[in-house]
Amino acid sequence: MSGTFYLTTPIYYVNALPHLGHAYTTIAADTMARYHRLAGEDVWLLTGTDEHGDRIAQIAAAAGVDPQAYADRISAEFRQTWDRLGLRYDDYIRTTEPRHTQVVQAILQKLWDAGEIYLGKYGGHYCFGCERFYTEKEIVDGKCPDHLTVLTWIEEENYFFKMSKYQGWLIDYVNQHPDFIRPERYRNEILGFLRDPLQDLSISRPRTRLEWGIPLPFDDKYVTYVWFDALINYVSALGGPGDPRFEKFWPVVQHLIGKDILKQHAVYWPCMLKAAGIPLYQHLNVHAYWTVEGHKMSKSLGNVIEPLAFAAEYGSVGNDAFRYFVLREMTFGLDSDFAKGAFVTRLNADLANDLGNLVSRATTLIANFAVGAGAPGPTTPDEATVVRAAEEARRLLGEAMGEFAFQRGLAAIWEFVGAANRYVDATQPWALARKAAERPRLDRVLLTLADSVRYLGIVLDPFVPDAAARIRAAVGPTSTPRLAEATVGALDRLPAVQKLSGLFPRVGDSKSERETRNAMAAMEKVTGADEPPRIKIDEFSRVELRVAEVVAAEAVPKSKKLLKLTVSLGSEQRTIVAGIAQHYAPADLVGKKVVVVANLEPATLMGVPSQGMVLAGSTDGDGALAVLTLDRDLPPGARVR
Ligand code: ME8
Repeated sequence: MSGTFYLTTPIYYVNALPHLGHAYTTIAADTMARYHRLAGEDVWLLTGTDEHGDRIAQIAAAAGVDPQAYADRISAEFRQTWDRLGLRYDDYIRTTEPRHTQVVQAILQKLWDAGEIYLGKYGGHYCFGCERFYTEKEIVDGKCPDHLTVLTWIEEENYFFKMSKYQGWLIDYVNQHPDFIRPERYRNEILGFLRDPLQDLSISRPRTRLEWGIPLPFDDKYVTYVWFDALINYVSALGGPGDPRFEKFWPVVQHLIGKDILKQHAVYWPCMLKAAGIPLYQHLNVHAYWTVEGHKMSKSLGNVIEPLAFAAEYGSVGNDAFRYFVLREMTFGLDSDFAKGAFVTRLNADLANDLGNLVSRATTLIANFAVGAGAPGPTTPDEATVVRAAEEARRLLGEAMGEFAFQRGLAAIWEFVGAANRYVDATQPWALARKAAERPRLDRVLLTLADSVRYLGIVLDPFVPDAAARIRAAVGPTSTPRLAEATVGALDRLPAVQKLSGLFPRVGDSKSERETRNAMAAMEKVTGADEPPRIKIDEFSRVELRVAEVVAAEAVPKSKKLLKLTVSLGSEQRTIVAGIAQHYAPADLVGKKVVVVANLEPATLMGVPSQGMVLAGSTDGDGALAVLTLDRDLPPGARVR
């Protein structure tokens, strides 16, 4: 696919620091831009900051600094946040830049000359927080419905844009272009709004009241209303009509916004463009709002999620985990809740388990068993299933991304991850490796696994770019990833593969859970690895196995799985925590002679220190488990070899 793609985020007000909401929009935009780049398109992503208006003037005055200095500082904070989150943009516009003010003034002049703007008188209830007048209908007890502060009655002469005359035209346009505003609920909201008469738009503020804005080119006693100024950023950043960059990207422009600024983008902006003789944007993509742990995010509740600090808690995978979560969790267009518990669950289940394990299993198997000499055996229905799953995931991904449905795109990729994991379980390459005659079959399986992981390194690039780059470093492709190469089944030679484990380490909410998991994982590595490498006898003899007699046994509080055993090794007694509580009652074990690993590094499980490990056998299918006991009696402490 080739083509051009131009996407914009809102330009954020410099009256607050970047939070989860701003981060979501910018992450979504970055993901979409990466997807289109992956598809080979010429992409331009614009973000930036909105720096004029009452709000900024007031907050700077309260801080005792000049508004420009204030804007400089906060704008830099936004920029730095995006950079540290690993977000890429092609341009960063600030509305205080001359390149912007010039285009705003040129458009204003054009509209003035064309008679689209007139001087009129206006009186109304004004909210300084919202920077707008409220109609009688909107006011709640004389107060701003948003800020709940008392409104001020202001009467003044102002310039007005003749927006009302575009009402009929806009209704027709929205009706004739079903995906102009999407998802549909927002289109319906706008059509509903347009059922009431559309007013002309006041586009100026007298300088006696507000200095901080772009002067009107035809009357310098006024500055431009901040929304009229801000919306034009999407045009000014490309240099305005006539600039080659504008001519290249404007015809394909799409905006991405939150639902809070729907009216400005779906009503004011198309009317402004129409009046100025500039073609309308292609799509307005509208997402809904995040709440945090079920509450509206607000400074007074103290629940504002600061994206950098949040991601930093999860170390080097923090950026990827954060973006994965917000993209997967929010159904585009609907409100969503940001809950830490849900974040940890997704990180552990989707990223560490499903994806991380697949990559680790596949690369370990390939690194351990690949010899790469003979031709791989023929494909079987098992391979066909994986190939089909890859095709289906790509098809669904393409459809989803066309509608900004990131959650559906990710769900489709994870269907493939599931299919690949099932393929490993079904083909059991570690068992094939034990039989020389199965070598061609094993080679076919390893090839399919390498291909599957390679595929993931490409399709995951827009969503978890750091992890995708690590996957590609381990398996390939080594050149710039291209969506066209995201297929499974065409690879005919096993590439060089590096083992890649711990792509996403599991996390727990508490220290004791984390310690337990690490210790269990370490034990599983020793005992339950499903693709065990061959070892030499001297490696085995490093494991000190001894007979131990269980002296006492009790359940570990708050744990379903763990029992705390006191065992005698003859010369000493030890505490050993064993994950067998679902199979043995404590009383069943007392007096039994079991086999333990005596030289295991001590570990703490659910707060209980454990000095060794009890050997037990188990099956995967029905989960049966049996502790190893002795066939004949031996004294505690006897060595097992
Ligand atoms: O409105 N959930 O800037 P702004 C999801 N300067 N997204 C959220 C959110 C939440 N809880 N809170 C904020 C402005 N956002 C104007 C825009 S454009 C020409 C001018 C996101 O700093 C969402 O994208 O208030 C929303 O539209 C934007 O931040 C508002 O940012």
